[in-house]
Amino acid sequence: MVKTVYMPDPSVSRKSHISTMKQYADMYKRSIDTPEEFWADIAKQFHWETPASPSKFFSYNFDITKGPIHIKWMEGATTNICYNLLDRNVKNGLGDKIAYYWEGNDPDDYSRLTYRKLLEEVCRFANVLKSKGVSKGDRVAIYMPMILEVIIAILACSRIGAVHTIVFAGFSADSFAERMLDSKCKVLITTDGAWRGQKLLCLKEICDAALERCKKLGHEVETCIVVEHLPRLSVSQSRNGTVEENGDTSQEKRKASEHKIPWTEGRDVWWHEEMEGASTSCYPVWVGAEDPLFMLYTSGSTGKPKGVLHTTGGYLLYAATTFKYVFDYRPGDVYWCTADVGWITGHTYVVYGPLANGATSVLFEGTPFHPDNDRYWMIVHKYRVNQFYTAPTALRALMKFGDEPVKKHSLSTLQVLGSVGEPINPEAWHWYYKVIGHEKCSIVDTFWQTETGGHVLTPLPGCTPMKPGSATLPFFGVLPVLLDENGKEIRGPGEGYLVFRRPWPGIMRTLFGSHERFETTYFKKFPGYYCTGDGARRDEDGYLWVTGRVDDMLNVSGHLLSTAEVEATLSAHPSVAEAAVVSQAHPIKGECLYCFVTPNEGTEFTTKLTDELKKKVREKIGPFATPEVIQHAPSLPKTRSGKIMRRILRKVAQNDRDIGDVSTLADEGIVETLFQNRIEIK
Ligand code: 6R9
Repeated sequence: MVKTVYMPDPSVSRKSHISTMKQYADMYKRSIDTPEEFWADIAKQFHWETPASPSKFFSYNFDITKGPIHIKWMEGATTNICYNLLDRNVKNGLGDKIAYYWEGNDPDDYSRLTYRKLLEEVCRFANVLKSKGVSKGDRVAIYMPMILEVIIAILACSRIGAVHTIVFAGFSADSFAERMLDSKCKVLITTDGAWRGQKLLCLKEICDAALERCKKLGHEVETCIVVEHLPRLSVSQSRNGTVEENGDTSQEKRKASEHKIPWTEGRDVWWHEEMEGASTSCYPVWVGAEDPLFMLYTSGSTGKPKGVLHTTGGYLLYAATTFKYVFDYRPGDVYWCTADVGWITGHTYVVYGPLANGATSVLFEGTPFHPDNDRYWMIVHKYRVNQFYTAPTALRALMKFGDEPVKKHSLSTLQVLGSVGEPINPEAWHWYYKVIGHEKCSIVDTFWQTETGGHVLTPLPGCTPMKPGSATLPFFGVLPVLLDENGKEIRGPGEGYLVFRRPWPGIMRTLFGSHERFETTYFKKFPGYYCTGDGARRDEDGYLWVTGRVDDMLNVSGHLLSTAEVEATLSAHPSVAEAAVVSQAHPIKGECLYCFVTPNEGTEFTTKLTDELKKKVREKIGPFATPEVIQHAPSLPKTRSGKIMRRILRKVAQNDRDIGDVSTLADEGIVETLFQNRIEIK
C-alpha cells in the first residue's frame, strides 16, 4: 500500500525555521489578521531610506465594481533593492561569502563570485549603463544565457532604478522584437553566443534580427552591450574580419570560429571594453516602494504577451520571506534552482530571494543531459547542494534514464527538494522523494505564477505533512478561495476556480501599458478576487490540489474531469514517460479524451500498451473517463519553460493546422510528426 501522507523527516524539522504546524498556523493567522504588522516586522531587516508610514502601509481594491483595481504596499517609503541585496550583506560581514558558484555548460568551465566582488561588478556596470544614458524608469532588455554577467546586469539595472525586462534566450527574433517593442527599451544586453549542450546558439545574430525588426516597426534601441562569452578566436575574427590564428585548435573553438558575429558600429559595444575604466562605486538611486522593478512577459492565451509588472518594496519582502521559509535556507547552505533567469522562477528564486537572504547559490548554464544524463546529480555532489529546486518536466525527463545515473553521485547533503511549474504527478513525486531524496528530504510542491511574484501555495519543509501531488496550504498573507461557476465560495471539500481574496506584497501591480487588460484578465470574472485561471480541489484536510488551467477541464457525458487527473493515471504506467490529454468533441458524449503518450526510452508503443492504459484509466477514474484515442507521441510540444502546450495538442486532435502563435514552443518539429500520427475518432 502506497502511503498518502508523508511526514517531514526529523533531521529536516530540527533545523527548520518552522518546525510545527502550530507555529505555522499561528504565523499564518497573524499574517491574515494583522498584515501590516506582520510585514512591517519583516521589513525591519532591510534598509529603507525613507521609512514607511504606518497609516499608508497597505491599501488595495480587488473589486472592479467599486473602482479601479489597485495594490499598494509601503507607499511613500523609499529604498533600493540592489543596496539591500549587496551593500547590506557586505556591511553585515558577508563580503567574502560566495554569492554564486557558476557552473558552465562545459564541466571544465566554472568560477565563483563573492558578495563583495559582485557588488563591485554591479557598480561598474551600473556606471556603464549610466554612461549610455540609462536612468530611473528606463527599460533595459536582457537576452542572455545563465552566466554571472546576467546577474550583474539585472542588479545594475535595479541599482539605478532602471526596469529590466528579461527575455528568455531561446525566443525567436520575432517574439523577442515584439517584447522589445512593447517595452520600448533603450538598451539591450546580450552575449555573442552560448553553448547549450552540444548546440551553439548565435544570440547576437538573433538580437540583430530583432533589433532590425524593431527599427522597421518604429522603435530604435540605442545601444546593444555584448558580453564576450564564446572563445576568443571568434571575437578577434568578428572585429576586423580576418581570422587571427591564436594557436588553439580545439574542436569547440574551431567550431565557434566559423561563427561570425555581426556588428553595427555606433550601436554595439563590448561589455569588457566598457567595463575597463568604469568605477567600482556607484551610489544607489533611491526609488519608491511602488516604483517598478521589472517587467516580465508571460504568454496570454489569446493576443499578445502580457508584460507583468512588479514593483520594488513588496516584491523584496515577499521574495525574501518565501525563500527563507519555503527552502529553509540556513547560513552555510548551498542552494540551487535550475530555472533560467528568463522565467519568473529565475527572477525570484535565482536572483532576488537568495541574495536578499545572503545565500550561496549555484548558477548553471547547461542542460541536465550534457555531457551526460547525470549532470544535475554531478553538480549536487560537486557543490554539496542542500536545497534543490526544479520542474516536474525535468524530473520526468531524467526518470526515463532510470536510477543508475543518480546512484553514481552522493546526494547526501540534500534536505529540501522543490518542484514548480506544473502539477507534479505522483510517480515523479515518489521518484524525487525516494531516489533523489532517499526518503529523508521534504518535497515542497510550490504553486505560483509570474503574476504572483512568489510562492502562494506550498508546504513548509519542517512542518507540513506532504501529500504527493498537492501544493498543500497557503503561504503567509495568502487567502485562497475556491469558487463555483456562479462565483459562490465553496467551503470545505470541493472543486472550483482557484482565486485569492486579498493581495500579498509580491503580487503584480499591473500589465505594462494596459491597466485595463490587467483588470479584465484577472479581476472581471469574479469581482472581489484575483483569478489565477487555474482550477483546484480542496480535500477533507483542507489541502489544495491544483488541477491545471481551467480551460483544461472537460465534460464527458456530464462528468466534469480534469485532464490532469487522466494524465496522472496514464503516466503512472511503468512503460510511460509522459502523457498529455486534451478534450475532443464527440457526437454522443459531448466531449471525449484524446491522449498523447510518450513511452519510456527503449519501450515500444504497442496495442497491448494502449489497451492496458485504457483499462487503467477505467479502473482508476471510472468507465466514463476511458480514453477515446491514445496516440503515440515521440515527444510532446512544450514551451521553453517546459509546460505542455495543450492548445497545440487540441489542434492536432481536431486536425486543424491553424495552430497560431508558436513563439513559446521549444521544438517546432514535433508538431508535424504529431499531425502525421493523428488518429481519427470513429
Ligand atoms: C512559477 C510559474 C504559472 C502556471 C500556473 C499553473 C502552473 C505552476 C504549479 C502549477 C500545479 C504547481 N503551475 N506551479 N500547477 N502545481 N506547483 O510556473 O509561473 O510560468 O507564470 O506559470 O503554472 O497552471 O497558473 P508561470
